[in-house]
Amino acid sequence: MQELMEDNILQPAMPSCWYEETKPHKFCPGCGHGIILKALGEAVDELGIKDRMVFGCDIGCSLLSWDFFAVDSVQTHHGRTTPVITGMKRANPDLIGVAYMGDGGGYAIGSQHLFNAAVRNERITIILCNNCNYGMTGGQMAPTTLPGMKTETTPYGRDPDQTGAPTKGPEMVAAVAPEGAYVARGTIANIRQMKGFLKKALENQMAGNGISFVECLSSCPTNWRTNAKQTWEFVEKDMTQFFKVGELRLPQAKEG
Ligand SMILES: Cc1ncc(C[n+]2csc(CCOP(=O)(O)OP(=O)(O)O)c2C)c(N)n1
Ligand code: SF4
Repeated sequence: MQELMEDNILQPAMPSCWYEETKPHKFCPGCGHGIILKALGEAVDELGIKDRMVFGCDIGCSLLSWDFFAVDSVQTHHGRTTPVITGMKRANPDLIGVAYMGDGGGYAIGSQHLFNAAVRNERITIILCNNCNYGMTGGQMAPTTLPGMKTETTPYGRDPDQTGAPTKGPEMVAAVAPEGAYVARGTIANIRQMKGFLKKALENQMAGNGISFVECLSSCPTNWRTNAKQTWEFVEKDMTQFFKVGELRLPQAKEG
């Protein structure tokens, strides 16, 4: 066993763009953030863009990725990762700018930034982790909390009559972004597909076409108070019933 460990056979492969000294990471066991960031890391490795990448993370559990990658990284004010990465990209268009945030950061406090970056077709890549709640602050209702879902601030379940319906971010971005945008929704329940979406999003920025936006359905077992089986069922069944997984916009075509 010791020999196998030393030969690296039992060690999970780590993307080479990850900052090894900061692993193991700080997310809770069963959290989807690490799965999304691993898929992103593999996509960056395969495209060979580590040396051009700048990475921005938000307030919320996404901030635990501030030292995740061995690239220049910035952690921004809540909801402001999109304009910060936009500024860097505009100042230096050769950079590959990646903005990483939660659903609270992207769809609540930062919604105006996401909307307007999409309207302006900023040449950046935005990756949003949708875990149906405000994870870092203890599990309050987020714009993406499902109807009937119990959270700290919806103890009887979210009532859309009172709170409105959950935000469908990719649908919103796809509706307002001009030609050249790439928009998709992936899920940690299908890592291969999600990684493919992330890779296409980065390629779209490399080609200079327009904004790329990928929402990733994710897990927060700590606040959902779910065991492993319940967590997976919620991601695979409950979330995907409401949030349809797939590509919504390809750079070549603007529908409607
Ligand atoms: C301006 C501001 N408002 C509120 C907060 C408190 N706050 C910190 S994290 C957070 C929620 C984060 O939720 P989300 O963006 O969904 O990310 P997650 O933790 O679920 O990954 C909030 C409201 C803050 N830090 N700054
Ligand atoms: S609180 Fe939720 S989102 Fe935050 S690290 Fe833990 S499981 Fe992940």
